[in-house]
Amino acid sequence: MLTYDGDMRVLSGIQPSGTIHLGNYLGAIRTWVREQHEDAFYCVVDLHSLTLPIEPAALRQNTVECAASLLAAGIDPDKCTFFLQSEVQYHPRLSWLLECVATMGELNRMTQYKEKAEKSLGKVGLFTYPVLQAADILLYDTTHVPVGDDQRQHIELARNIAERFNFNYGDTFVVPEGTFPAAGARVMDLQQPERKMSKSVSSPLGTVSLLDSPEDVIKKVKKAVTDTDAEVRYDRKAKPGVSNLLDILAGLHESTPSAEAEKYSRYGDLKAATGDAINDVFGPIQQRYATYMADPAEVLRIMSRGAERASTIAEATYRRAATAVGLVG
Ligand code: AQP
Repeated sequence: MLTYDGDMRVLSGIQPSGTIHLGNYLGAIRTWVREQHEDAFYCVVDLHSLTLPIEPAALRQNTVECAASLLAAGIDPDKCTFFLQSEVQYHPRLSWLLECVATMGELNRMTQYKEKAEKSLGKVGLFTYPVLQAADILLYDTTHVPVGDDQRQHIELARNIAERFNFNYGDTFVVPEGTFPAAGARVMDLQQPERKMSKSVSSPLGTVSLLDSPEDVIKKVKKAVTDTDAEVRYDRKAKPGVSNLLDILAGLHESTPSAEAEKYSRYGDLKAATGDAINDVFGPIQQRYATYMADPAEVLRIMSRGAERASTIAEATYRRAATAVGLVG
């Protein structure tokens, strides 16, 4: 198996499909900010956002807002490579080579496709985008992919494609692993705690946005669905709403849900503490966000500079793969 000769190469991305929410922050972005080094690659995956209906003007606006949010959250373009996926031409080019290795059977098994198929109006892109995601990852000889729990199946697919390609054409790709945070890996919708918090599903009271006012955060957490037995205990199955709040608190405090549960005996206190903890983290991010949004052109320039560096690495991997399959161009 091909190995990356540095210690660790990290890549992860986020779709500009709406405003970043608490799940994105706890599941992924917080880890990205912590793991910034010259071998870390973070991107706004705008090509993925085309898989569901989106107005061009909304996509443009979301792209700037998403990038500004990541910078405000602490992504430092001087420490890592931060870029816009569509500015690196090798992502779709490698995706095509991988589509000729992936099978209909494995893409048919993708649960996100099944969940979103109706909304996509039958677009082929929704069916094949997990392959584009595999290309995003494999292009950078990635060893680790820090993501939320919902991405397990996609990471497994990227691994399978890499292994099959290596088997068919000789050692070409590093086989990556997913890494998942201990708490906050799957933040659930506050109103429907059996469903994950998501950008592309409208649930105004169930989704805590990175840009919500402190009052809205407090209101949403106060209205979060719990249960009637009035016991603060971590039990994802029996008590999904309460457990979600405990998981959020544990993620924000870098503790464990059970340790958080011991601090509270009343739902009201648990909710008040959760709302305050979110505002403590999101407040400073919102201030920096306003500064970045005052100069959107600079936000795009920052990503373009990152794309130049990303392209150098991506081109080398793409050429390796293209040569391996027999392309001479
Ligand atoms: N609820 C979540 N809890 C923890 N982590 C999450 N992530 C997403 N939702 C949660 C992680 O955030 C990163 C970016 O993922 P994304 O761009 O696919 O975000 P999304 O909110 O899931 O966006 P969409 O457009 O609404 O997609 P769907 O409809 O798929 O939910 C990833 O690392 C993801 O794991």
